[in-house]
Amino acid sequence: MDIFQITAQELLDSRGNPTVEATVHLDRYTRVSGMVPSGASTGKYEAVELRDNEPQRYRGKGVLKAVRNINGIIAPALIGHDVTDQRGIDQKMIELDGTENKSHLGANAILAVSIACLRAGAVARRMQFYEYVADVFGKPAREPFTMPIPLINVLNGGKHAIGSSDFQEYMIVPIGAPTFAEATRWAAETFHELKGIIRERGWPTTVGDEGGYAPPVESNEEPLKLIMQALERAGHTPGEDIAIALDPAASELYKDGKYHLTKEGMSLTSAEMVDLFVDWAGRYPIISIEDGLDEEDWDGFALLKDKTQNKVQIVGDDLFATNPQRVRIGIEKNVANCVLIKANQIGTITETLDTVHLALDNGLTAIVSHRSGETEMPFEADFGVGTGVGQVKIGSVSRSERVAEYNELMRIERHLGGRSILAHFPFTGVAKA
Ligand code: 2PG
Ligand code: MG
Repeated sequence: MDIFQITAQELLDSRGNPTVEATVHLDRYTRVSGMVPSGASTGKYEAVELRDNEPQRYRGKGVLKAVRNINGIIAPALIGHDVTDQRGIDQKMIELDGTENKSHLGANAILAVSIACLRAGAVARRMQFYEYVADVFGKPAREPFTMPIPLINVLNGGKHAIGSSDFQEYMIVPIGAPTFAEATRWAAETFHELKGIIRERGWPTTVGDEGGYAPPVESNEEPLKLIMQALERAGHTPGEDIAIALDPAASELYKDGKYHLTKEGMSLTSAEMVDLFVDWAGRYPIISIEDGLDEEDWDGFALLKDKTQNKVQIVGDDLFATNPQRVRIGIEKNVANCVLIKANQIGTITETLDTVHLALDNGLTAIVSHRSGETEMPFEADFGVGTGVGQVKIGSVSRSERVAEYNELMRIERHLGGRSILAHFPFTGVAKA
């Protein structure tokens, strides 16, 4: 089916900042949209999110230029193109843009169209969205489908919740759950126990950008203690039923060669940061650490991977920026065993899927991830099932833009009936539970 028309407009994301929506019209009655998310702790190697920089509109964050680029440049070039030719569509946009980092048309303009085409392709082929993603990914006959294990954010800090921990994300991972729906239930119950514990301390139970609580903890280790207590109250065995994952987003803490932890009033060297994580991994059931070091600190990453003996998933987010060139360097230098996958870091669906292939083909794991500024359209749910990577990072079990992903995954699991299995988490962690 050919693209009949493409239109675009400026809408809002979950933080109340403008974002781009592109709509692909297959005929006069069938229209399918794609919206792009937006990060706060963005890596410097990410593709460029085009903002208007007109201070009088949305404090400079307007996206009317990106919208105009879709309506005036991308749409005329793609009308009449087969909507199921995802690679051809993305290639055309990359050529129209002509830059390395998509700064000409904007990665937000390009990705909005890329996502809308992916969704429209599923409609044109009369397939479930996750099935179509699997098809485009190059593995059509994927039954049984692998449901991803979610990494569920329960405590927010860093740039996502000012006043809470320096580290950005404390997550729980229901590695022992039999199904995705059960994993979600375990997480929600633990999340509510955590609320009770925070309330008992006399702290506010407000949540951060990704829906995790954002209490004014006294140290960066304290959230781990709170989570252990919540797990106990919820009746789950730490490290067996539910483990812990971290995303310190350390690039945000790194300045002048040191990592600055305001809660502890300390500045740590790279080796000292590694020692901190190794110490924690020996005392808590931590199975995954994302961006534990700065995006340029390849040696620090390598040391952390080495010192956690490949028992902990070492995830590159800002480090890799979903960019195949960066992932290749990472493989060569042996610095991580997992790639975080965010479509808007690279800017097209095709390149995102190519990065997933690159990771998996080289024995790395991959996590399909949301951004801190999200849209109400669940995308990572189907993308996670379709690629079959086995892990999704989609925020907390609160705030509708996050819950929409959990709900969509539970719908998919139900729709698949017995034709799905929950992924097995491939790392055990260092600590004994
Ligand atoms: C991250 C993400 C998502 P942001 O660092 O992993 O949790 O945050 O979208 O702000 O980069
Ligand atoms: Mg991250």
